[in-house]
Amino acid sequence: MRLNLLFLSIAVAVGLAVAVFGPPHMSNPLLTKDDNVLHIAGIFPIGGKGGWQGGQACQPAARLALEDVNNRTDLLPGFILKLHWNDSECEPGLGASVMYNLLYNKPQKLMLLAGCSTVCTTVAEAAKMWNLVVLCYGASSPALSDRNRFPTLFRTHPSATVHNPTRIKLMEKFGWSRVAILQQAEEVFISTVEDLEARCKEAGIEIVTRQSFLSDPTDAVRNLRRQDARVIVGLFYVVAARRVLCEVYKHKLYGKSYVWFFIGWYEDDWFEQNLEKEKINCTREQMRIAAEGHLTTEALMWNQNNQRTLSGMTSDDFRIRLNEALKKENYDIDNMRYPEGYQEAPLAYDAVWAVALAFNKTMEKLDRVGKSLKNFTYTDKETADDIYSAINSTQFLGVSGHVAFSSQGDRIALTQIEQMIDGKYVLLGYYDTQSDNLTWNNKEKWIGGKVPQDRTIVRTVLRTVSLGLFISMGTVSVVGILWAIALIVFNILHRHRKVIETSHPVCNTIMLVGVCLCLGSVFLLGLDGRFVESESYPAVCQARAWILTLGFTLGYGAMFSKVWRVHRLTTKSKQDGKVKKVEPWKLYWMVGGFLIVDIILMLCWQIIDPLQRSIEIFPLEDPSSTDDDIKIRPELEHCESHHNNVWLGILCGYKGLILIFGLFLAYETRSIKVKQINDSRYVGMAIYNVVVLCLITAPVIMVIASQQDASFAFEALAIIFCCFLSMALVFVPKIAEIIQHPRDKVEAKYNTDAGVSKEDEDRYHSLLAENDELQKLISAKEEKIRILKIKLQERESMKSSGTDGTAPSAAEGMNEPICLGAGGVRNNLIPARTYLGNAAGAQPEPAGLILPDPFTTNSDSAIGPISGYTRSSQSDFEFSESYL
Ligand code: ABU
Repeated sequence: MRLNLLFLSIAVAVGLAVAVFGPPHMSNPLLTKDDNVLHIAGIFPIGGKGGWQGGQACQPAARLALEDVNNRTDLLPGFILKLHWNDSECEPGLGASVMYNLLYNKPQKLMLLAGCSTVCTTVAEAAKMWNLVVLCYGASSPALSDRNRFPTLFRTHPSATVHNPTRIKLMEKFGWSRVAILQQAEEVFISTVEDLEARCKEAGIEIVTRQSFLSDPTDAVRNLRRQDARVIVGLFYVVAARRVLCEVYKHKLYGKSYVWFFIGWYEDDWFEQNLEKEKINCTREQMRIAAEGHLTTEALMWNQNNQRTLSGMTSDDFRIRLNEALKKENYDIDNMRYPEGYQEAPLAYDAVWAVALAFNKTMEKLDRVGKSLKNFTYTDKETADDIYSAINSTQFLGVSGHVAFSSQGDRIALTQIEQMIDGKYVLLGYYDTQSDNLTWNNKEKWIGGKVPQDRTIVRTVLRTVSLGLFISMGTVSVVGILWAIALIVFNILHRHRKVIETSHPVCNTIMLVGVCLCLGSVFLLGLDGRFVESESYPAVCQARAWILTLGFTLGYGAMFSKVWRVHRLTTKSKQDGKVKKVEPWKLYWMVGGFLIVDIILMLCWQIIDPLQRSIEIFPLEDPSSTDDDIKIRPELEHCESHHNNVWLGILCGYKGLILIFGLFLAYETRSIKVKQINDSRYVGMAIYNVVVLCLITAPVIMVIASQQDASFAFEALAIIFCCFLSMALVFVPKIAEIIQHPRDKVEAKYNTDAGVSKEDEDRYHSLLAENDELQKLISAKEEKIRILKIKLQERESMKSSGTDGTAPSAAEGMNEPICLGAGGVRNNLIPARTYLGNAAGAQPEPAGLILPDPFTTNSDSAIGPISGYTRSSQSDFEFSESYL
């Protein structure tokens, strides 16, 4: 009966213990007497879907540590440690709930173990309310180093900031000064990035972009590509890391041009795991390709020296024991399939040892004052402070290395650097932040055979006018200049010949000088960075502007002044009814006036706001024939002032007015020929040509200014065309005349405008024939008159012989109205009404008309074949139908 009661009471106690402490697997089987048990609470992330599920390996490691601690007689003598734990799934909400359950359910807990930064943050912030020390075996968040926020927190896991000096060291080693950051939006990574940014700034490394994402990294990765990120630090949990890697593959942010820094605590085959389960849209092979070459940095979590540690084990011994424990939990360790948290397992193991050592120290202290840890309550601040001090001063050699805590409660650790080479992590070296010592194995391997660049190397290429085009335009211009010089010589040599003299040879020479300047400006337009240093370019800009402006003014101004004078002559003469003489100085003064305005404008422009070299930058282009990771940035030189549009507006407005006015004058005087300026109509044609070309060219050049070849060709051709055509129109008739009629006598009848058409020639011949017939008629009539006269005289003589016998005087006969002219002139004069009809608006002169010889007559006396009417042999104007 008593035995039954004993069993019953044991059963009830066990039942109660199960109810209070959790499922049977959580309780220590060594536990016998609750009085001798020191209870600690544990929160392990195991079954969650995101974050860090490191409890999978850390919980078995903690269990091993409890076994080892409890087996030690020199540690916590008379007491055993018992761990009460539950799964937080790395969810802060669930973690808080687990914590409340563990704390509010008996027995009293003395300390809290936690893993996963998000959960640690939540519980460590709350634990101070229960005067509980929290020891995090798996939390890397730098935010946890804030003693004000987490006054009772310690951790065996190093802060994620320990990676940052290592990353900076590597960036400096490989010469990367431009990096990007991709982070998951969790406090652990946000605070790591803040620290990284500060360190980058200190080291002079530019952070080109910082992209973050909650769960889908697609846009963030795309943005990295847009920003031309090449060296990218990625901070995220492993589930997110797989998504990122798949996006990296899709957006082609891998290979010889990219370097990724990933966190080193993922499992070795993290990029191939759970792809189907997590619905990752990439194959294993694609993930492998994208992962190749990435670097990892991680704090050392396994003792490297294989020394015997406090537990009596080396880290290899620990590995064997842990592997055995994990195999019992059905993990496929033999095939290197490790559970999450395998890397951090030594930290969990050492965390339990640190707790034991701290409790041991506290117990000794409490013993001295007659207190016991057993009596700790959540309101016992004094004991809590003792526990805090004990753990703060705890130091030992654990399986994770030397365990010690900084004033912030952080673990001090070395970092290791690895690279994925051919799908396997290869250890590249270690970095000791404290001593700034990098141990490097020289095992790094880059996909392209060389260290990737941290940016696209942009090569600036100056767009220049193609050499062939420049040479061909230059050649034509040289020919034009030589031709203009030859014409100047011709013009001077024959200046006394009527044909040249009446065309105002000085004006012609001015025009030809203008042509030479304009053609010379073609060279300046083609002078660019190929020939001229950038420092000398502004001088070229100014020379271009001056020479083209002055050349235009001389060339066009000379022609303009001619049509202007013609127009003035016609209008003045109509008003005065007098014959006007053209004063040559008036022509020169007009050109001079234009020149003065030009010089004033140009001086103002070049003094106030001089033309400078400006650069137009085009979008980046791929190089045509190179494997190098470069881009081409085309640039084009322009000549511009600060207020370029204002100056161009003023100059073009002024020139435009002269052009339009010249066009108007040329049109107005199109049918007028004056003997004082014998080539005015050809000049008018040249003006048409110049105006039309200028009005077309100016806007087109503005539109195509970014295409150096097209705009140069267009501009050069317009200048060349204007110059050649003007020279041809003004000089070819003169040359032809001088060649055909070497002597001035013949030339006296020259009219440079007297172009003879077939129609005119026919008309001339028909007039000649008609004239012949009329002459015959006249002859017949005269004959008849003569006969009649004779008859009359005979009759008179008969009469006089019969009556008074007086003979008529010769003068009487000459005064007959039928007589059209006197003597030899008669044959050349016929009444206008008789054979020409009456030209519109032209009143026939009583003196009669001159039948012209269209090939020899001059403007003084000619009715050209296209002329309808000439007032007299001294006429100043001729009104033609049109030469248009
Ligand atoms: N090494 C695991 C860290 C996990 C965490 O900080 O949440």
